[in-house]
Formats: sequence, C-alpha cells, structure tokens
Amino acid sequence: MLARNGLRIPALGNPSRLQTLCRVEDPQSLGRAHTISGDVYPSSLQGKVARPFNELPGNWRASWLNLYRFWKEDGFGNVHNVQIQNFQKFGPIYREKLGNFETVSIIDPEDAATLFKTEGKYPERFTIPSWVAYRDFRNKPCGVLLKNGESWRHDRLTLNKEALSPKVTHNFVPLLNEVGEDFVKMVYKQIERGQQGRWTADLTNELFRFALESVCNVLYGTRLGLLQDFIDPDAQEFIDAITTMFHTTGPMLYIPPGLLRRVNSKTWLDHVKAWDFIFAHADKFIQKAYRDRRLNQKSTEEYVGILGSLLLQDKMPMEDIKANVTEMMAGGVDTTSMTLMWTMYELARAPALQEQLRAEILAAQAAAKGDMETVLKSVPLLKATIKETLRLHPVAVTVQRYTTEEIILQNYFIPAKTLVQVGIYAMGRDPRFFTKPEQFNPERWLDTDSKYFRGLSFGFGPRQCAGRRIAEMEMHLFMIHMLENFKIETKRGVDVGTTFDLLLVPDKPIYLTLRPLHP
Ligand code: 2DC
Repeated sequence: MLARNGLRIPALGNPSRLQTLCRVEDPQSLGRAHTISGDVYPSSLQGKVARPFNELPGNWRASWLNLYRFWKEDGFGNVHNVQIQNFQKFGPIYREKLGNFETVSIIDPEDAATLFKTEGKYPERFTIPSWVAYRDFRNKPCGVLLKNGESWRHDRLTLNKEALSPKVTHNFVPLLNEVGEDFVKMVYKQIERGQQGRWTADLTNELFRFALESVCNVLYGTRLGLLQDFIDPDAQEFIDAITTMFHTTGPMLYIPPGLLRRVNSKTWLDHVKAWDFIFAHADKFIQKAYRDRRLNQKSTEEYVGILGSLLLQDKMPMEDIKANVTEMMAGGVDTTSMTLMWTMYELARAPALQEQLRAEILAAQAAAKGDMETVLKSVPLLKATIKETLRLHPVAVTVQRYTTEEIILQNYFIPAKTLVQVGIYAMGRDPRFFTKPEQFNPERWLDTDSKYFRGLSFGFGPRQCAGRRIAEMEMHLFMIHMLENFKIETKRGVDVGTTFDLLLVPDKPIYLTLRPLHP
C-alpha cells in the first residue's frame, strides 16, 4: 500500500485505519506528486512563463544509486552538510530522489514565502514513516503530529487554545520558573560537592531532566523531582527511550519501515521498543494526573496544566487527548535541552555578550520587581539570543510542505502535491541571507536587517511547532536564572560541529564550566 508521502509501506495492519487517522483521504492523488507539471495551470499562473519541473537541476533520476552513494559517504549523519553542498552545486533549487523519498529543496526566503503563503487550510509536512508505522503496528492513535485534514485541524485548534494562545501561556510562567530555579540550586550543590568553586561537566543528562521536568509541569501541573538527588529510574528510562526513538528513526527515513520489519531488523525492533516505553510511561503519567485531579479538585480558578484543561474543556475524546499529550511530552525533551546546550556553548565563547545579557536581565528584574511575566516582556536581547542559536543550530534541518497548487519557485513550475523542503540549516549559514553568518550575533534580529521568512526554526503558520511557546518560555526562564547566577565558560579552541540524529545535535560532548558570579 502507499503511504501519503509516496513511500511504499507493505502490509501494515488495517489499511482503512491508516487512511482515516494518518493519511490523506484521496489515495488516487498520490501518484501526481511526482508527475511532470500539469498542462492546466491554476489561473494565478496562467500565461506565466517558467521552466518545466523536469528541467530542475539535481540527481533525481538515479534514486537507488543516490541512496547507495549517500550511505557510502555517511550522508545519514551529515544530511545538513550534504544539503549545503547540493545548494552549492545546483543552485538555490534542486530536485532529489533517495530511494523512494523524492523532494525539491529550496534555500531562498523568498521561495519559502511563496511556499508558505500557498500552504492552505490543511498544511502538510513530511510524515516520518516509522512513526506512522509504529502507531499502525500497535494500533495507537495519532496526535496532531501525524494527522492531516479535518481531523488534524480539529485537534490542532483545540490544542492551540491550551498551548499557544496568549490567553493561557502566562499560566506556564510560574510552572517553568520554579524548574529553572531548581536547576540553579542543583548546580550550586554540584559546585559545593566538587569543592573547587566551579562545576565542569557535560550537562546533557541534566538538561534532559530539566526539559522533561519542565514539560511535565506544564502538561500535568505536577513535579517529578528530576533535579533532586534521587532520580526515578523510570524517568531516566523514558529519556533514554526518546533518544533511542530519534536515533532509530534516521536510518528508516529512506528505507521503508515495512521492509525493515519483515527482516526483523534491529533498528525496527529497537524503534518499537522505544515507542512502547514512551507510550506506556506517558500513559502512567496521564492516569496519575487524572486521578490526582479528581482527588484534589480545588477551586476552578487554579491552573491545572494542559492535560487538566483539555479534560475540563471536554472537546476531545480521551484517546486523542492522550495521543497529543504523549507527543508533547516526547517532543519536549531533546529539542529544548539541545538548544539550551548550544546557547550556553555560544555564550561561553562570547563573554562580552554574557555581560550584556546580565545587564539586560538585571534591569528587567529591577523594573518588574521580580514579576517574571513582566521580566519576560523586557528582555529582547535574550530572546534574540535564542533565535540566533536556532539560526546556527536549528533542531530540524528542514521545514517541509506539500504544495497545494502549482507554484513557481526560482522560475520553475512546481506541481501540486510536491514535497518541498526549506533548508533552514543551509539558509541560516548563507551570506546571501544573513550578513557574516558565521558570527553569533543576536543583535542581527533587533537591527534593520531583513527578517522576512528567515526565522523559521519553529516552522510557520498553523502547522508550526505546537510546543513553541512552552519551549521559548522554558528556555528564556532557564537562561535568565543561569545568567543571573553563573559565568558560563568552556575550553578555548574546542570547536563543536553538528551531526544529524533526526534532530541536529552536537557531534561531541560539550564541556561547560559554571562559576558562581557571587561566590
Ligand atoms: C527530520 O528529512 C528530517 O519537533 C526529515 O517535537 C524531515 C523532517 C520532518 C519532520 C521533522 C523532522 C525532520 C525532525 C524532527 C521534528 C519533525 C517534525 C516534529 C519533530 C522537527 C526535519 C519534533 C522534534 C517533535 C517530535 C515529537 C515526537 C517525538 C512525538
């Protein structure tokens, strides 16, 4: 059978379920994604002269050879650099076919604008095949991440009201703030233990726990205590399962998971095991939070977290609530922790910027008299710092959309239902779109340089990251507390590169030294 993205996924359980939950309703239209541009252009394009789809540059004719080359040259861990090379070789647009995976890649913000402005009411991105395959295999429901069409839109609008709307996001401030404060306390404890007046470590695991603690407090309104001395082994296993899940997704991006499943490949088995744990653990949490809520139903005034609000609203069936909350819990660990790691890495190499940020935070704190909601409104440079981190170190190498109609990109006709990827990693490092892109310079987001379709790290429009506000707030509050308390340092001369592990992550451990500002 054919998956939405045109990948062939053989014999995956009940096909009707697949279509209703995770696939487009019109399987007949699938083939059209890869056909030559149609003869009938939409009226907006009537009379326009552009070159046909088949003239697009790129190695899109020899798909299996490409996949072999890609594998031989270790393209899997290097997707982001291969993409930069391809843009250098072919120009600002190219067409590519890796195995069954066929896409058009673009880099120019103007093209991104054209793509997103025509994304329509039901925008669709590339669906990670193994994530859908797992849900189908285990008969698990999809949340907004993997849904499309009306069912996606309904869930997404309900979720927006609980996770993105400014009417509710202020509720996250105290919840995220206390986790940030606890992280600082944990660092002080480590410093005391080491008896050297500072703490040097690879903070990956601490940041994972911080991120899970944060997202759970927002989702469930309860603390796990992951920044305490005793770490719940279940929570640690949950974190490890997410890492495994991401790690095993990459190799299955271009190799249909149904194939791996039939040969019982280790990648597929590990993938299933990881998702099993993620779902089981999330379920335990949801059950517990549900029970707790029923037990301590206090005033209706009190904010009860996203899960509680969704339950109160009664606009989504329990199964869908669970699916969406599980996705947010799993999506909220590696993403923010890695971005914070990169932020501290960049700041460690920019002591003057650290001082500037401290001054900004100090002034904001003084003016707001400690009210964190107000503080967050007056730290533009800090917010620009996170944006700048995501320019050089985006979590997602590309943002993709299926075209909804025929469009023109770089003077080529691109047919409807083509998968187009905006290479945001490549864009962020291109001097045509960012002056001196190699420099970590948050001020660029505050000055007169064009920002037009350049800040795409959370995606765009109604399909953008659903966890965006949680992530931003979590990272802003974390950095406020860290900068108020510690000098962030790193060994000079150690350059850390990027590797693709579905997410873009550091290619070696980052050792940071935290030194108290007021010893
Ligand atoms: C991976 O070529 C590379 O936010 C592919 O929190 C294209 C692609 C498609 C979708 C992207 C994915 C890439 C990277 C990881 C993303 C994902 C969409 C959502 C997901 C960016 C760029 C992520 C990390 C979610 C994951 C939630 C999940 C664990 C339940």
